[in-house]
Amino acid sequence: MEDKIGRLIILIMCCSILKGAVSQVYSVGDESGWSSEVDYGSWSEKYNFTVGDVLEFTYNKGQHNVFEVTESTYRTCDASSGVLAKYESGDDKVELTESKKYWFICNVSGHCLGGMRFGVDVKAGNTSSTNLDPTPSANSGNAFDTWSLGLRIFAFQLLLRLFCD
Ligand SMILES: [Cu+2]
Repeated sequence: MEDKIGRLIILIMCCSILKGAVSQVYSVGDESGWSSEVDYGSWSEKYNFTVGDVLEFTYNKGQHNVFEVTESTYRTCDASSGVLAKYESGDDKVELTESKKYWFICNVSGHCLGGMRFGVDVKAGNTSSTNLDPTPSANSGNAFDTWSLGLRIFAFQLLLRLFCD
């Protein structure tokens, strides 16, 4: 009996590890999408974002766009400089690959100042001692992917061992 409870506890632990390793897709503005009618400052505060999560911006192509910018460009809404990436497909999926602050604006005239802007503070994975190097590099996202894949394989092996011995 105790053995069964022990196995159940390990099973639950494995499931939570697997769940923690799966990235989330967040629809920016929820059902309202990326539009002029939403307060994105409060939208972005509703969630905790972690590395590997995806922001999906949905809007009518041509009516809006999505610029990832620096903090100072986010504050001034002047995208003549400080633009890190541009998206304009109408269904833009932006993967948050680094543990840092991301800033987004709409660069259609007046929209940023009108409220189409927000920042998100992206945290490293929630499963402790990840040794994520905080220096921004193109590889840090891949390093995390490899790490979380390893963790998932480990959890699967643990599950297999539970049911095969
Ligand atoms: Cu806009």
